[in-house]
Amino acid sequence: MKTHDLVLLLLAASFPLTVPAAGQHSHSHGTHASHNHTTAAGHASLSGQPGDPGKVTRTMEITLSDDMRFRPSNVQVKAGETIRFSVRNSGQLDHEMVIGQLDDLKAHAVEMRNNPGMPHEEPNQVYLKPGEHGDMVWQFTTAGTVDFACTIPGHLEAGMIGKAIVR
Ligand SMILES: [Cu+2]
Repeated sequence: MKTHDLVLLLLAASFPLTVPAAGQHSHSHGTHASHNHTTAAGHASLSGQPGDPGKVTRTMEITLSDDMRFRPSNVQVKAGETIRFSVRNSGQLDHEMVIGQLDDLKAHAVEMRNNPGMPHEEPNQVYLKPGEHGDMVWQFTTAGTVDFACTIPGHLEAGMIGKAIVR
């Protein structure tokens, strides 16, 4: 009962984040740094780049939990926006949020499984112990879909995946 109410509350709280600003239209900025992280599969991943904390346009709160879910698991952003993800681990297990394209995230998950002690500090990820909170600033450069996932062994596989729709 209580958890259900809480979930509804969280859902309701996430709505304002998805409402586009009225009348605003982001036209192409002439300043697209072209970042072509070409993967083994040969496609360029269009996930954007680490953002400048001084240029954050919005903050989004994301909660990671032991039911292997991100809340919210779908967010909407505009191309060019710099988002501060304010990420909280509400569970009893370690979790993380890694931004990228799903293929890359899956590859990362395999690496994690094969190298349990591997160093873990990249600008596209935030790793959180139970109860911890951390920030990640990311600039979404190109329209499309950007995935995020928890690549701790078993978590992505259990559905701990989300996506950002970039318009
Ligand atoms: Cu996790």
